Amino acid sequence: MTLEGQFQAKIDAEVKIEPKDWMPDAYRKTLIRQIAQHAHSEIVGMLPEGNWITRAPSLRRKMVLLAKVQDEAGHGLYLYSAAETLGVEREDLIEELHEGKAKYSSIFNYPSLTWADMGAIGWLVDGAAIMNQVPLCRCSYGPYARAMVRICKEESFHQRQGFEIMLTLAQGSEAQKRMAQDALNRWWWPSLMMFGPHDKDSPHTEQSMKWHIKRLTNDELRQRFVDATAPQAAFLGLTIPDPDLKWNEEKGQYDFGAINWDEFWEVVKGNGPCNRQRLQARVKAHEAGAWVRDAAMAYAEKRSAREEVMNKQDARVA
Ligand code: BYC
Repeated sequence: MTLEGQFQAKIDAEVKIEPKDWMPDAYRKTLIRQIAQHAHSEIVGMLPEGNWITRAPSLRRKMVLLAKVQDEAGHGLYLYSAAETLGVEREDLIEELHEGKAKYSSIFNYPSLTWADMGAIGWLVDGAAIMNQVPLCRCSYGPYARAMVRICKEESFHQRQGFEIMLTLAQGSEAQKRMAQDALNRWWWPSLMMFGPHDKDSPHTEQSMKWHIKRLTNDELRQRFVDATAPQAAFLGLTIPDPDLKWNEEKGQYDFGAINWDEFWEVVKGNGPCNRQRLQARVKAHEAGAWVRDAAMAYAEKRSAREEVMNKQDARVA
């Protein structure tokens, strides 16, 4: 059997692929692309919510939001580390992001205008993220799959904190209800776009499904998200901004309206409402954090030099 044949047989038998195993170049490239985009999304995704930490309406809300945003930074770390097991350097990936060459999730190009957006992001954006990421826990590449287990646990806390904010606002004053509805109006369609283009327009889905990187297609996941979220909106007493959304008894799922793909591709091309602002904020944070990285590296080098001396002493004593 060819190396490719043996590789596919392993995938079909659900044996995880580990960093030192042989893998086709295209498999490695696909994973680097997806994991890096995912890592970038996590750290760029800190910005819309980070924008509200100082304006949270209570100490409790501030602590929860702070913890959530810190979680996203942690997710970025696990994911950059998973990407590095494939033979790339984190610095290079980050440079590609800063130069506008690497993609990150379209959703983070939209502004967070009111406190209700913290609810809508947690409920819808983290909700969509969980739908997409739970199947990634079964991804064929071991380090990515293992990173996803912890990420998904944290995302589920994020989704609940967002829903709880929406519930509080939806049960509040008329002005608070309007704020919650306005946030749903603005975040609904971009959340559906997070799942990526329709399967027929998705160049990577077919191969990624064969390699068990993706377990469900973009359209399958989007449908599951709509089916799970529509009853939650009804529970909140809010209206999803889609006149075509209705339960289809025959199919046992919701029908929903057409997505504006022109808007999606414009955002993906870097022309989203906040694209420039997001990248500027990332570059600024990276530059401001240079001394921390330098200090950490200097400490690591000093420690390993000391360990080397101690190992030599031990060897002499022995
Ligand atoms: N935005 O063939 P397709 C989070 C690109 S963060 C931008 O379907 P694939 C959170 C796609 O990259 C969670 N680009 O691709 C953080 C491809 O372009 P290239 C983010 C998109 O890879 C903070 C082209 O379109 N989640 O949860 O098979 C706060 C064709 O697409 C998008 C992940 O990253 C998009 N939405 O499927 C709160 C999950 N969609 O590379 C929350 C991991 C597509 O050929 N990623 N494109 O130039 C995935 O599951 C898959 O990569 C996707 C796309 C489903 C996103």
